[in-house]
Amino acid sequence: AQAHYLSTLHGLSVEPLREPPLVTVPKKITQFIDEASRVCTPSNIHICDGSETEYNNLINLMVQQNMAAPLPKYQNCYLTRTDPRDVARVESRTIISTSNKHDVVPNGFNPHKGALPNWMSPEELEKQLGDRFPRCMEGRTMYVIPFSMGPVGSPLSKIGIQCTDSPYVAVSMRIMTRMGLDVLKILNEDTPFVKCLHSVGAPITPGSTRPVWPCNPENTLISHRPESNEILSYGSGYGGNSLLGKKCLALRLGSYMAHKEDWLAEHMLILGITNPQGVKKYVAAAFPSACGKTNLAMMTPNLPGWKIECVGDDIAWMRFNPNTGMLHAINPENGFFGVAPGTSKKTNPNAMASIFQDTIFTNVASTNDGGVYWEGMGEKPEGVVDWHGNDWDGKSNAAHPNSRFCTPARNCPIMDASWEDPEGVPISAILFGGRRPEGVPLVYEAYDWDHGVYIGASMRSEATAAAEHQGKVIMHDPFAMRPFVGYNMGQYFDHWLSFGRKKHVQLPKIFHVNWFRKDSNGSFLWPGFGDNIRVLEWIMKRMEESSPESEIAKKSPIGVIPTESGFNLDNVSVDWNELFRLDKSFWAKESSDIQKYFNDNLGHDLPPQIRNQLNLIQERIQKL
Ligand code: SAT
Ligand code: MN
Repeated sequence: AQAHYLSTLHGLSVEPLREPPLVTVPKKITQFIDEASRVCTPSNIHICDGSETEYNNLINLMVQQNMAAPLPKYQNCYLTRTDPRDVARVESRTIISTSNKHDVVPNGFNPHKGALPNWMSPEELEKQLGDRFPRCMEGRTMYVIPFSMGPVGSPLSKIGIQCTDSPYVAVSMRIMTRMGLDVLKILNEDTPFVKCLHSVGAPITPGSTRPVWPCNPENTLISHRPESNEILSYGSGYGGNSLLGKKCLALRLGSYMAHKEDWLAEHMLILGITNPQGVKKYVAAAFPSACGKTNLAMMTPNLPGWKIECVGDDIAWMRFNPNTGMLHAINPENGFFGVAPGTSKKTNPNAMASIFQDTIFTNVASTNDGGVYWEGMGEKPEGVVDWHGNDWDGKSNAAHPNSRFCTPARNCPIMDASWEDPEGVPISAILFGGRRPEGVPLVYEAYDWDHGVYIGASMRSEATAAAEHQGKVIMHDPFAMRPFVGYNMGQYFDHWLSFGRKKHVQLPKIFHVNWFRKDSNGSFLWPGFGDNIRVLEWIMKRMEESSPESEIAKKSPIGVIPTESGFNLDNVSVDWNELFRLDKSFWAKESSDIQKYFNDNLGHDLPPQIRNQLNLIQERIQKL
């Protein structure tokens, strides 16, 4: 029996859908909603239809409750200020729970030295959830958000149902995913879906105060049960902790599913690049959070005749297409949750053209003419109110370094014509990169697939404000997935290696890039942004070449690097030798750090091919 139209669930009134009875909600789903509401005891349930009216109503409610403020300088834009304790992902409180610990934690992992996803036993998680969820939505409305990661109805897409007590999450999910009636309409009793339960962990009880940004930092827990397709997130209302389609579903559960189903769920942007001759290729690139994925994905090239088009800025789901033999990628998201500071007309004009309509800003500063401001946006206006809501002193951060814009993809003027193609786009190159102020050259190319997988596995980057880590330490971040991999990292490396053994496939070439190398005065050696097209130009030329040596390429111990004459330096002046200098002691230390990281984290589960690559590189470095 299917509930034709939800009007009550065990006695609670359910706000009606637009034109009842429009949809038939599968019983599995009403059961999940019923279960969630029975445990969390919200005072009301609202099934989201995804309409504009609903969005406006929710925004108005947030404005009434001081959770959002209109930004009259722009069209349909709002500003939210969070509790200062709830500003980023909380990796230390993010866990994966499986019945078998080894499915998440490599054998030989050293808990005192390692830094990989946290595992929790099902029994312990049950207890932790029992301490948190019962009655947690008291006095609040529970929003039920049916969403699709990927185009609605595409065979590559995945469905989630998120129950949340945060209207901020409901409106943000409408921007970041395909959400509402269109999703409900395609569901039947057999459609698999991910059960997503989220609470800010701040029930409204008689006499309790009503914080503007409810959250519960002391008890935050972001938990995943990949075996039963469940995500349970408690205590944080921010970004990757609460918009459960993004990191939790599309990457953590996504990578777990991808491992089982022979595809890849990766922390990657996807872009299309067209050269002046009209040849077009697609590239995917993995950089850690807040390292410029959005800027690269929307780049305005500084070379005439070149064109970049955007498919996605954060997540790629990829599988080899049996017809073309190529790795096809889709962007499962529907919007951008981009870092605001540093975004300007100069660094990312396409983002600036996207974000001043239909956008929710979080933790940026505001101006007295109803606009926003952040570090690196341009001229400092008068009368700035900082992200805490105080008059800005001009010294501390005006905007929080992890402040964000949340904007629909359709606003971006350079979305690729195929960005919603259910087949995905064919990927010709994969880039790995990070913030490396020292030692790492602008670009190098892997000798082969296994070497490329080693390069992904050995990625490191300076810590950023996207998670709770303090200071600018260089962190290991394999494939930019350390905070997001949903299963044993050794098996994850092996999964990547397995594609190199596939028959009848066209493997993309793999490169490493670093826009962030600095000279001895601490200035960047490379202009970056629109000039990164020069690196992409070289990469595109290398797609046509198979030998490691050519007019434009030569071998080095760490990989294939450009020759100076084979790289377009028209109208830029750079210290080429310094950009590509390979220092023997730096690389010896780098590879021994990586060896240590592998030993402490991957232990016996490190695939032998990766150890072999490490040995080969160490031998080549000796000859430097
Ligand atoms: O806060 S998010 O996890 O959504 C953004 C990021 O860290 O990449
Ligand atoms: Mn990200």
